[in-house]
Amino acid sequence: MRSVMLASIAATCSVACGQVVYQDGEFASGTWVIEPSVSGDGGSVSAVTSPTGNPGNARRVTSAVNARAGSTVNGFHRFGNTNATRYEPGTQGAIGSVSMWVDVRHIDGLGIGEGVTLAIKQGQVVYRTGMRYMGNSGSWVRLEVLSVRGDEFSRVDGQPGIPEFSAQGQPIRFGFFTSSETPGGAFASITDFDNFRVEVVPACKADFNEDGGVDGSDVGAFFAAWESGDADADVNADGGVDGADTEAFFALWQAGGC
Ligand SMILES: [Ca+2]
Ligand SMILES: [Ca+2]
Ligand SMILES: [Ca+2]
Repeated sequence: MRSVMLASIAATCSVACGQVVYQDGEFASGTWVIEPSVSGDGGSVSAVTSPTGNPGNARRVTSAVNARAGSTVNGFHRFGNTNATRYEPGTQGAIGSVSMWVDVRHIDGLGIGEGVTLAIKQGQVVYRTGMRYMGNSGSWVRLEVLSVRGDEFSRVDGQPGIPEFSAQGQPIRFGFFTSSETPGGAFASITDFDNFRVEVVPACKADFNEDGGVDGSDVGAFFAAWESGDADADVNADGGVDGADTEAFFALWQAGGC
């Protein structure tokens, strides 16, 4: 019995432990797609593969913003078109957090402040996290967006809702989000992007209350879920909530994580 349980913990860990990485610094034709959204008088966003990277190729993004003050051009730049470039929570495990790194070099044109951040797409909905600003130094700058949890994303269409990071969630694609807004007057913002990298960190049941640490409060949270038969308490992922999940939880908790 004990050996069976340990085997099931190991099986859970092989799915739930270890980061999954998606990255690109070549920008081959067809591997990136733009989903634009505009407001005010709007404008357009386009991109090409450019031999001006850090090093090699870059993705050169041009956001052309129309003149009326407040006009904004947004773009979700989505990476990949194969199953290997999307994350499937149902088979790869619930997500704890997502991080992104991308090198950014502002080439020309500056509005109110050229924004960039991590964005994801689940189903037909695009979500982004808090906006960063790329500056206009003309030099390569590495942008880091670290350890973003599901409830730190919001829909880019302004509707309520967050992505579903549990094992019941639909597949997710990754990319970056750009936003250019004019204080008045038309302009075109041109920026190179290179060395895009996303890391997905699977959720760890030892941090049961998902606050980022493993401590006594996770024991209380686990037992509350376990006593109510909540599917979240199915730590060994065998479809049921029973005594084996208690042992599986404490094995992870005593180890301090996954
Ligand atoms: Ca490159
Ligand atoms: Ca915790
Ligand atoms: Ca179970």
